[in-house]
Amino acid sequence: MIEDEDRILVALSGGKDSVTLLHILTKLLGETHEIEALTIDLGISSNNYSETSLEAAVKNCREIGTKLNVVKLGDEYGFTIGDAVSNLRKNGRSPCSICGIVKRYVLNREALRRGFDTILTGHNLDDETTVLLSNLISGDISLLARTHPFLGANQVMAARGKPLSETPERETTFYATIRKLQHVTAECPYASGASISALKTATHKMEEVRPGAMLSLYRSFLEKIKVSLKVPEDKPESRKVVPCMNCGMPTSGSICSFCKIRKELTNGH
Ligand code: Q46
Ligand code: ZN
Repeated sequence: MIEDEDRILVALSGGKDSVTLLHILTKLLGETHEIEALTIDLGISSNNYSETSLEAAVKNCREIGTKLNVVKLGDEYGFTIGDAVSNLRKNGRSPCSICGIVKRYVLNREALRRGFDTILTGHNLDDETTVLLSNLISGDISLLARTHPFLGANQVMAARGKPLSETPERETTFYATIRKLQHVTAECPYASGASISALKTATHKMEEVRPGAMLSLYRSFLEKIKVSLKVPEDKPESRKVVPCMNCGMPTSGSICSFCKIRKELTNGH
């Protein structure tokens, strides 16, 4: 996942997982690798969510001595996730689906712009298993094919890795607690509704009944099931992407999803 010369960009949301990831990475690789963090200020004002997230990110980076890059969505791109939620909910899209597109886009763009080789995110085993179950239930092959702990780079995309994808959430919580790491404890006000949290609860029940089930499910899928899917999207050479006609970033169509969202929210400005 991480090569000798890699410049690493950690996606730092201020939550316990990304904060834990940054601390551990800095301990393990701080002497040998260039590591910086990037926080996207999503402009979520309810519960002061974005503000407290940014505060936690700043405090952790200051303590560890890591450079923090901050992208304010509103200043840089002219809209916030708060704007997106009120405008796009009427189209039946969930805030998280919009937010996910925005975060992936900004992270990749900033990584390429600043010369980073690899983006690391704090997704934990519970996140990965929950999303996997959701995609299995809906039978979405293209999303299932995107289940990965690591995706290699190509000309238009930095590599992406999830070093904590086999680490249960209770362990990142434990680490953050015993190390007294400041992190956001409030849940995002737009967090996916009942269905995804119910699935997460179901994975926890499954783990109670059969300890190790989450890891087993995740690994079995990656090692035995995913390989037989017809869309091997984890192979960079097989990802059919072209530059977006508007921004030049990768897309499978002519205009990328981010530019479509941005155009809708800013009336083309
Ligand atoms: S910030 Fe964005 Fe999350 Fe909030 S809107 Fe959903 S994806 S829940 S990690
Ligand atoms: Zn674009």
